[in-house]
Amino acid sequence: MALVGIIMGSTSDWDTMRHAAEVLDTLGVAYETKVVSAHRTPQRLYDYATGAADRGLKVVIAGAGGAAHLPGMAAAMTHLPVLGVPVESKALKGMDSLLSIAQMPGGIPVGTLAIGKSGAINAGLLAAAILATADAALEARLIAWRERQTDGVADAPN
Ligand code: RP5
Repeated sequence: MALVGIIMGSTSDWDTMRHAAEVLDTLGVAYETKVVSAHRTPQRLYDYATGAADRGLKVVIAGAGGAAHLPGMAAAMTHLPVLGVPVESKALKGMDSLLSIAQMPGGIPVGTLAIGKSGAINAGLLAAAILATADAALEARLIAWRERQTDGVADAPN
């Protein structure tokens, strides 16, 4: 059963959001993916967000670009933690996405990550870290992943 829901505003966001999925694959975390647009499919967003907790999801990762209302609107309709990934937009390089996601009003939090690939990777890691607080085996896998990363950093640039 999926514990993490990865949603995105468009199929065009997948090239970014797949990095969150890859991290969850590596860490052995079950997830689902779905295209849910705040603007083009508002009923789909309503159904997804209001039903997320009852379906067993524990964390939602939401990526969107431009006028990126998806993470905030999802957070408005579920008490689950929502991690927002600003997808890099063509016109404004993702600054619009970042500000749209980060500037939530007090009371409805979205944990906002970096623009683009780094943000998607970190959303996956953060979702795993949240789940690991109640899953010792996942905690061990996450610690091992971090150790492998550390071990993989070269001492010198050449
Ligand atoms: C947003 O508009 C999506 O999240 C995407 O980042 C952006 C462009 O969408 P497409 O026109 O490529 O479908 O809603």
